[in-house]
Amino acid sequence: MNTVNEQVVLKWPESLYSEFERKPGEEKRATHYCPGCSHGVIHKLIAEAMDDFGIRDRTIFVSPVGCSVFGYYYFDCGNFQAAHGRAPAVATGAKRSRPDSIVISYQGDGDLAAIGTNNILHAANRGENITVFFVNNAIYGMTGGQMAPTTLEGQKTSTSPTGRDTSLTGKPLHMSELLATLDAPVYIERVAITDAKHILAARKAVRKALQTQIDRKGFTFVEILSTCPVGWKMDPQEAKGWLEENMMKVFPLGVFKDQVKETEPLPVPVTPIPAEEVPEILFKGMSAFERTGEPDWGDVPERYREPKIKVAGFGGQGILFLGALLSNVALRKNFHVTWLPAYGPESRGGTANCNVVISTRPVAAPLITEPEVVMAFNGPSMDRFEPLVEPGGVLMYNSSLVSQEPVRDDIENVAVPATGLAVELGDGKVANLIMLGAYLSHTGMFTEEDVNEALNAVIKYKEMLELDRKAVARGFQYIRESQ
Ligand SMILES: Cc1ncc(C[n+]2csc(CCOP(=O)(O)OP(=O)(O)O)c2C)c(N)n1
Repeated sequence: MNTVNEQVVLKWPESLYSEFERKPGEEKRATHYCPGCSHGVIHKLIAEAMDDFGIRDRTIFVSPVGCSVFGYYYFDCGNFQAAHGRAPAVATGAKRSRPDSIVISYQGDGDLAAIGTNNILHAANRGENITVFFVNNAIYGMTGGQMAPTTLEGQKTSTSPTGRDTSLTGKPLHMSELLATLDAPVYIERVAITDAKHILAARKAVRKALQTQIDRKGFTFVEILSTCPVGWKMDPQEAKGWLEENMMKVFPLGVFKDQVKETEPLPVPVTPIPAEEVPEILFKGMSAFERTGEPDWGDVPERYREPKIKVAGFGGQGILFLGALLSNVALRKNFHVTWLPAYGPESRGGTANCNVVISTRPVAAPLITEPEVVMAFNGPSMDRFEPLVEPGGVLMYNSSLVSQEPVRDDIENVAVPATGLAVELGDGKVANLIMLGAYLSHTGMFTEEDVNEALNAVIKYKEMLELDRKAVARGFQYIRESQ
């Protein structure tokens, strides 16, 4: 309570940026939110609490997908933006890797109660020491007011123009009540942004949730009934009335769980692992790949070093195995390697491709969008990936199955009749190893012996080894003879 002498200072919270400039040079905005939208008020309540609790420097705000996707334009703290519905998982990762941080997952009802239902359920059930602010405006706001799981019975939305038919779509989902059935959460309350009285109650709930996290007592969840005048096709005043008269009946306000007092603080968090120790930990137990020295490209021409390789074909051509084997060869030479397979919908006959990055430095991004090397095993792979090869890169293609000629003249095009050569050896399936041999021979990256060593380690059926070795050797030979 303020005494008569106490001064109340109304000021802009420091935890919010003073100007919201989305792009340099762009017109500065009040906010990007529509008039009468509750998000702005909720942002202010959270930012004021961050100021008052002195936690701005250690707060990580996880924005969702939805109208509040731009949380990072507003909150002057650590920020993540998560994929639709995945904010609780991102918040979990942030909290676990930085246990001293205060982590906020801020989500709409489409995000939290539709696509991310499983995420929120499990984060709550694990009792993650994070705070979730659930902004329930009974529709998908950002995308044009579609029906959400929280849409009221009979409520008209852009996808339920005659009103939500609960016999087809189920009844409104009560997330606070649902989560309150779990053991782990310590505090769950539903509040609303309407008049001053309700906003004050919301302010209290926001603070209680954050204080509980600061005190390391576990999972806290505040559902905030919010207005979306534009999505609801009402003016702000009408929207406020509609929330009070309709939403509050279906979603009663109140505390659904409060075990804050009786909960003991979680153990003091352990110090996070220093980043430089992470590779050590990752490589622990992988004795076959112990780094015994620095990787070295030796005489490999500059243009073939540090390759980002995409191998593509149809399922059953051994595309993923080729990538995995090449990765194994490179690991044995102490290189940093990532191998990222992409499976088609079918295990046989569908498309398959994989990404391999080989580097002298730890690899940050295993996904390759602009490959420097493409190995295309069939026509569709050639169509899809030839245009993506970086200028100056290498396109190796299986000329037995690819009928078209390459169209690019700013890359090296290397035709290898891999399937034909494999059939000559007695089994068309080893076309992948012929292509691998050809690639290594063309670039000088690794030797036939290097591949044989890896084959010895990874091939389970020793009777296959001889044919595999022959195929690799045939690939090396093919290039030697044709260049
Ligand atoms: C995986 C995925 N599915 C769908 C979308 C499209 N999408 C963007 S915002 C949004 C609606 C968000 O609504 P809500 O979570 O209720 O938040 P609000 O905009 O109302 O604050 C949807 C469906 C997307 N970005 N990603």
